Amino acid sequence: MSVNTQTSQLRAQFAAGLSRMYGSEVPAYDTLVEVSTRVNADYAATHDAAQRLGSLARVTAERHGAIRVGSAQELAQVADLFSAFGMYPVGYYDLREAASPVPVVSTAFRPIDQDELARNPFRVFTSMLASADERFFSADLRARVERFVGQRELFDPSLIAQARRIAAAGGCPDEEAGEFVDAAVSAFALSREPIDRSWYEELSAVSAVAADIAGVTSTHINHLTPRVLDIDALQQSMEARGITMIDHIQGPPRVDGPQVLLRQTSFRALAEPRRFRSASGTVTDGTLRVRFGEVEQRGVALTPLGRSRYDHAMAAPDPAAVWHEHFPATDAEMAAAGLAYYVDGDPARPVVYEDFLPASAAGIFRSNLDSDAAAARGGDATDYSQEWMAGQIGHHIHDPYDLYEKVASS
Ligand code: OOG
Ligand code: NI
Repeated sequence: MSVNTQTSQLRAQFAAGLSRMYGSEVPAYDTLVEVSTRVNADYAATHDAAQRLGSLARVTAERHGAIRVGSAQELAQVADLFSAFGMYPVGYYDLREAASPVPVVSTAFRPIDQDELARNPFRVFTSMLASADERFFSADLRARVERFVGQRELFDPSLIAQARRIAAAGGCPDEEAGEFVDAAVSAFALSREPIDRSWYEELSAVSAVAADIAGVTSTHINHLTPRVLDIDALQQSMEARGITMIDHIQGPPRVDGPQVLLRQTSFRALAEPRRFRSASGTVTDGTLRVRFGEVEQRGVALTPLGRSRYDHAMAAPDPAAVWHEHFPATDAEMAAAGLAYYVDGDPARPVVYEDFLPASAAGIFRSNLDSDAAAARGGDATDYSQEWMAGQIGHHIHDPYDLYEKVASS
């Protein structure tokens, strides 16, 4: 079999296809992309070192998506599907442990090599419902959630089989590419299938995220996030257009020195039309507000030492006020102190942070919900861990620090 379309090209087509679909579903997303593109062009035109964290072309094309699934089996299918796009699981995030807990455990699927990231850095934050956690789900509800999820089919088995073949071959013939990408994109469309109202409401009472995941028979893209070079400028432009953003930007504060890790902000999507089925079988039109718009700015990746400094700074009531006690003001000092990754230790070549932040993720999840589960009390009696997840999905879950280390010493 001749391989013509490479996995990196399939990934770029997949990201572009999802972007087109999501823009038609959530028009505010197209506005966000338009404003982001303008912010990036303006920033690049006025800052000499604008492209030190990635070319303007990469940054402007860059997106991350978020999806949510109901079981380890479904997560395993996602892992196989994404492997055809050269996207591999990196990192393990337990959002049940966040200050505002959400009943999911997550990983992010993304390219892991520097040249692959440069070709197209598309990544998808993927969460799995933690239905085994008794702090959120009674034994009875857990059994019903698992039965409901076990009976649905998110992906056509032939699509997953095709993905495995493509991953093994490193690509596919051109004539197969379009149809494969279209089928993968469609699997994440918002469904018009009527939702069982009483089941959805029962789950909503436990957690809005549980209802979004296990109250419906399909999965969908929850958001697609463009990357900007100046998130404060973006926030102001969006507000000027009358779009209300969440109260404050998640992640590190704006600082004078090197911007680290990841800053994110979001706005709530409008109510979207969905159909509901009542106990008597009548189907009516209704709305749900579960999807939203998000945007992010990426900075330099921190070493484990830098990360522990970051966690200390963020524990202060006003992180911006104490930032300088934890971080120096220049890349040269950051590199010399071993706080952040730079290629060959050269402060002109920062390694960009490619992952997520659990506190921000939980904050993003919750800030866009009307209500969610109360904080989980008591200890965690489940088996969930990175090793557990890797075993369930049959794929190695990469340690982000190993990957940064490799890039920095290349
Ligand atoms: C995922 C929330 C996390 C991020 O950017 O931190 C996330 C979700 O809402 O499903 O996307
Ligand atoms: Ni996100």
